[in-house]
Amino acid sequence: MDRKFHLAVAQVGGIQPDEDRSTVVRRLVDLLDDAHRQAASFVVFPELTLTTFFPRYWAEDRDDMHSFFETEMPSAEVKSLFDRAAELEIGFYLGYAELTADGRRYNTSILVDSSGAVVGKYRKIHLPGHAERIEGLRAQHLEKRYFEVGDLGFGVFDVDGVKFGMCLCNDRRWPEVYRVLALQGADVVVLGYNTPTEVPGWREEPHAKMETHLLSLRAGAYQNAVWVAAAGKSGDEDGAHMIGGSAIVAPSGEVLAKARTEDDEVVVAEVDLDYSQSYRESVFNFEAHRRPEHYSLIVDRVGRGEPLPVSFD
Ligand code: CDT
Repeated sequence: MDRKFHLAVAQVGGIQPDEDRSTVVRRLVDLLDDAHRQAASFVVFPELTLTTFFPRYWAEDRDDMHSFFETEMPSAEVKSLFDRAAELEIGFYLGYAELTADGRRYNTSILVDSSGAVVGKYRKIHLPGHAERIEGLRAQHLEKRYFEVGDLGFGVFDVDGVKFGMCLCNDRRWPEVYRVLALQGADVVVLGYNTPTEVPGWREEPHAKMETHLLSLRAGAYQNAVWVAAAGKSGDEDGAHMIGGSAIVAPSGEVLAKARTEDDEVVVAEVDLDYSQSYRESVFNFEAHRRPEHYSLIVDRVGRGEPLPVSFD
């Protein structure tokens, strides 16, 4: 990719529990074609793109959820997406549920380059929700039950000459994620999400849900001089509503493109990697201004605690 290229986020409308992988993949290929018509050379798909957001369902036996997981990538059904993307010479990011050969379960994303090769993998680290059934809910949020904490760290990968960092959904709310990616030279941070309007134990007005989603993307982009592109699965899934708002944010923190609907929709923006440079050489010149000797609490302490002693005259 050149220093300037068109980046697309492919928002995916609700996927119902009875919708099979082939039907979903056909929708993704349509979105890819649409992105190609809009000159995109990279497309971001959502988190757990291939199925309904299954952590809303309770299963006593975790193995009962295996039908929602992929044991290989590309699987037979997903291969047509890989083939079409390679034909169009488009790279992409795709989120899916991964079941490894030794039985481990992860909420995973991959980066695929324009030749169809998988060049990066991420396994979600900030897993929200709960591990046990909560009675009386219309929808559970059982990511802590069905997934292990990712074991690959926050990696940055070269995709067709551009450095991409990945994260997934809830990760976007944590500032450490963007900083760890930016410190590795990420130019673009890509992520997929599923954000239900109703989340157990998380009381927030629907308008605030959209606000905090965009705020997180904008702060991450601005404070780290990176581009951020986020694709959601949105709208109604089996009676549960998820926010839209798939968006592309510039290093200025400005939202350059945002989905208008809660359906399948492609939004595109032109990325100019040189635009990050002015931020990297001024206000967020890390080498000149960061003071990591004063940040050790960030890694030494997980939760809130007592103030540290400060001696002064
Ligand atoms: N999928 C995901 O991480 N969703 C969360 C909302 C649920 S938090 C219990 C998010 O941060 O959007």
